[in-house]
Amino acid sequence: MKVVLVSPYIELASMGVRCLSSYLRKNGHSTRLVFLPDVRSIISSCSDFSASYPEGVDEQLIELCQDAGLVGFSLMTNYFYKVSELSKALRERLSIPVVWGGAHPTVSPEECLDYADYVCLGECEDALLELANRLEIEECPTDVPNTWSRSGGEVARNPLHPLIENLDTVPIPDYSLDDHHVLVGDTIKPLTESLMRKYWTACSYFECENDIIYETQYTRGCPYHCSFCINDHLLHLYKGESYFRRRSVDHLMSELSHIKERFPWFTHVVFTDDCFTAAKPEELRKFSQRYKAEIDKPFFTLFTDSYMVPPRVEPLLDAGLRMVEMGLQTASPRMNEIYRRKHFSSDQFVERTLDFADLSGGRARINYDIILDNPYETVSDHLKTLRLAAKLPEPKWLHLFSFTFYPGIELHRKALEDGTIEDPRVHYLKDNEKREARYINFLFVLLNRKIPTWLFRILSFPPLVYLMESPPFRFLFNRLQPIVWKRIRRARRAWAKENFTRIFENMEEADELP
Ligand code: B12
Repeated sequence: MKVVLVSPYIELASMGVRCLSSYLRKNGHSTRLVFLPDVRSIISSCSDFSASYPEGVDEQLIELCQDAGLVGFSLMTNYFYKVSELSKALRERLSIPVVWGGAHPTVSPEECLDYADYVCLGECEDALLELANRLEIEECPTDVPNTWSRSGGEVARNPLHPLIENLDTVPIPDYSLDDHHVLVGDTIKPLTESLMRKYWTACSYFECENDIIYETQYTRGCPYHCSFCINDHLLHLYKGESYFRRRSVDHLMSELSHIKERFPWFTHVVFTDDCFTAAKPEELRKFSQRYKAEIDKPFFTLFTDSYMVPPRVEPLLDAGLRMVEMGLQTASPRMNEIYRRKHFSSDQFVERTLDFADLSGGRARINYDIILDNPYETVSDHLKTLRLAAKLPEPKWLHLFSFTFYPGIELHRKALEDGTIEDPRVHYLKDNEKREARYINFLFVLLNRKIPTWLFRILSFPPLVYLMESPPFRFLFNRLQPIVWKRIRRARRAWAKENFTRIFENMEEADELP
């Protein structure tokens, strides 16, 4: 059967869809991949999830689905409205079953049934294969594991397939460019190697404009279950099973070697694992030796300070680790209780990052994830985080997120119960990289701008912060800062225009706060 899989994300990485494609192909089905990156978000480097696809895109997608037996959409919560529009148009014109899968259908399946015939929860390789096999021989099965479907007002909620114990059984993600298509502007075109090269990576982790980053994972899952993250929901969904799993080094290397041979021009690798170093040191040593010998490209990954000890990180640094993303989130013990991060200790965090900085000797930078704009957090909590962030060694960069009430996370439930939010869909269109215009957030931005310490000390003097965060000044700041930033940006652009006409073309549409 021909299964069409659609990815709406700004990146062409889309590991979920590519893994499903290779799994279906390995088991006798054919697939067509359609990537619908919204180029406007790439240019403006911030996502406008409310924008509909250009006129005619739905027609082209319908055309690409004519010969399919099943159409699948992958979506995160931010893509709910965009995908529902496409799915609706498709179901009105074609009588081909539509299945939704990915982060959002997993955490909020019921509402997805208004726009899809099937919703597939959790890890879906086996479930999607079974659904395709069953649809090939019968009308509409309602007992396929992991799937929910609605008929005659009744919702069939099926139990989950057991997790894939041995991840080496999952074939490497499908990067065949065979029957792959991509949206360029308002036209869906066959995905050629040159288009792949152009659109592969949206956001450059390494801040080098031409880097082309291959994204993959060594593990699935996370050893933690913070109350603001989907992993908490996934751990509940797979209660009694060990969700955190790791591939063998052989399997990972066979994938990377294959990609290196197929696309020798990619420049970096990103392992989007939630905690890459939650492994035995000898395992990481083995990975590092093979990676250095066979791939030898700078790489970036994520881990936590608890697993950031020399025996684990030293081999990685020697193998090409050049950037690490780590969750600091907050330094407030009260907030870490709410985030269910009781393992967090400010002292250990500073000590571990100082050790890492010594070991790395400037080879690798650490990006610290920090959560701002959480209504449960007070100014005094933020000041604790600010003070800690100021102490952390260079090279560093603070990745500042705006707290987002994604469905399925514990804090979403809590906020609905205590009235902090009324509409469960309040943040469906929120870009978690877009922060409120607040003085405390401005101070974190200044830390990233590396302003002189003496000036930072004055601007972050607690009484001044409390004053600027008090309602009247907070209101003023919230109104004035966007205007001031816009003026600064305009002035910078005018200057750039004089100097770099080429850069100006790209920046024309970007007009947001940093
Ligand atoms: C890698 C990653 C990214 C990458 C690549 C995303 C991509 N898909 O291309 C980048 C950095 C680009 C990214 C960006 C964002 N991300 Co992100 N990301 C992840 C991460 C760490 C891993 C996802 C992944 O690739 N897993 C590996 C693959 C194999 O698994 P999978 O994708 O889950 O797919 C499986 C199932 O979901 C299912 N499935 C998936 N698609 C489909 C489709 C069908 C038809 C079916 C049947 C099944 C199915 O089957 C797959 C195989 O088992 C997750 C964290 C997590 N724990 O999931 C966050 C996560 C998905 N991201 C999240 C968010 C919010 C974002 C952003 C929206 C943040 C922002 N505002 O900017 C942006 C959006 C960027 C954009 N504009 O498109 C949230 C989503 C929460 C939610 N409720 O939607 C997550 C869960 C993080 C979190 N902890 O909360 N992300």
